[in-house]
Amino acid sequence: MNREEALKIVKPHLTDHRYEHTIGVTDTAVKLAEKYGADTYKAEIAGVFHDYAKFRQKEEMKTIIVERGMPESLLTHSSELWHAPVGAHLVEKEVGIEDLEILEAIRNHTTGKPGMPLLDKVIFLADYIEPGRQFPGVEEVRELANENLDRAVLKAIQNTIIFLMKQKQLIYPQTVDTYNDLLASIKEKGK
Ligand code: DGI
Ligand code: FE
Ligand code: FE
Repeated sequence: MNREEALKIVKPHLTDHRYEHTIGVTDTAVKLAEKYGADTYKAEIAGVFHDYAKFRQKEEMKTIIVERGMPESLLTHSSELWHAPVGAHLVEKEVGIEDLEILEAIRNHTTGKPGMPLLDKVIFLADYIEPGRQFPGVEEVRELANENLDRAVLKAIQNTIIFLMKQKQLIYPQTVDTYNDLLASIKEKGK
């Protein structure tokens, strides 16, 4: 499957705005993959499909989470988190993508995970800094992305946690675990 075929498959599942975002994520992911030595083809395909399930009905996503044995703690947290693991499942089932690294990057693109593989970091960061993103702090993360992948991912997660706290929203434990894991690993490397 090439980029054009992948985009054709994902387009009907997205709004125009989300499709533009998807193209931004895909292009950014390929650039980051080139810079940091990840597989550029996998970055491209994961970028195209990362928000595949964004507009599924909540009831459908809930059913998939329960039936497929995904963490049920997801259900007591924001439904914004659901499209990532549900997307990984649907991209495998409906699109036929079987590459575990691609599926993993889609699964972890919203919360990250401790010990994130390189491709997961690339997709997570691309989702945060693609050119269409405009929120406060994004420019600083874009600059960090030119220098240090881990520090950029850490800053993006830190910003997200601060934002969610200000909004009095629940923080999913895996998001905090990812933050701690990256911070510890950066401190370790700094020694
Ligand atoms: O799908 P996108 O909008 O491109 O971006 P995304 O998948 O990174 O994030 C979707 C939303 O999820 C975003 O508004 C931030 C939110 N989010 C990320 N981590 C957490 C979270 N929301 C809660 N409540 N808890 C989290 O840990
Ligand atoms: Fe998303
Ligand atoms: Fe996204």
